[in-house]
Amino acid sequence: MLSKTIETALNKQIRIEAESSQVYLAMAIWAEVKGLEGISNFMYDQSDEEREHMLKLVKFVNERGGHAHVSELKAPNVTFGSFKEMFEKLLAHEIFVSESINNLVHISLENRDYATHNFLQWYVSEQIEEEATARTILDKVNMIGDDKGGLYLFDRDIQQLTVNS
Ligand code: OFO
Repeated sequence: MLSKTIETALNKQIRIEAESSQVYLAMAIWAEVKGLEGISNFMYDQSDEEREHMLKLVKFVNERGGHAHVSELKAPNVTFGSFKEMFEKLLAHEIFVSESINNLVHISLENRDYATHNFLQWYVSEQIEEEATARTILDKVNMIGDDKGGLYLFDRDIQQLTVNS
């Protein structure tokens, strides 16, 4: 059975994962409108993944006798100055989520909730991967700079990244 403290903390993470899905959906839409299909598809997939992360938490909370909450979400940014800015925001967002997961791990230990601690290890690994992917993308985007041809090729390459992941 979940303690109130853990239930509240997990519900906060449910909201963060739902917001992440919205943040990435807005990025996917913006990229689509800008005509960059590869980047857009990649971001649609990221958005779907975040929804999966949210659902995994929902199931866990309910299975352990808690009540998962669906809460009001903060509206995401819907336009960006450039793709570089968009990917910088993506990395910053992943770092924020990692901090939130780390905080949850800390709370679970403090409350001696080892089942939740164990469950959260999946998120710890996932965040390592997602931060690494965001950094790789940003490195590439920084290399491209303002070069339109480079962006065109990157849009094609990022599709490969989606296929392989
Ligand atoms: Fe939910 O995995 Fe990143 O943010």
